[in-house]
Amino acid sequence: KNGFLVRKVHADSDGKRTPRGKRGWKTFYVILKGLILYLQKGEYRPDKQLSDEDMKNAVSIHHSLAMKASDYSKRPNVFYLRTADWRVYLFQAPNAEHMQSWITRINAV
Ligand code: I3P
Repeated sequence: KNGFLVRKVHADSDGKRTPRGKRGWKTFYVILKGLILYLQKGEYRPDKQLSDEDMKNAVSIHHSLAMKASDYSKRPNVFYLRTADWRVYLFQAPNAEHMQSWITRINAV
């Protein structure tokens, strides 16, 4: 599954709260491939290569959990992603249908 998502980093590895200055919302073109969620910055082109920076933003979703962020009301269609090493991301999807399909696809891995 691919598509645009807006990401906020809430916690770094071991669940440590991500410091201020690094908690802003950023748009990425997201590609779910195998056990990895690739987050590509900038304009989307089908033939575009992932940059070194994109590789740093990649998230392993092995043993991760995605769930609707019911307690987060500042934006609609937001879900949490908690990774095996206790990182926490918020992702905003373009609509409820896309949000649900990302949750289902991530949890099916
Ligand atoms: C963050 C940014 C986020 C905000 C976050 C800020 O600042 O304004 O939008 O989250 O608040 O820390 P920065 O870009 O400097 O990291 P919300 O949109 O959810 O309010 P937070 O620290 O309360 O998460």
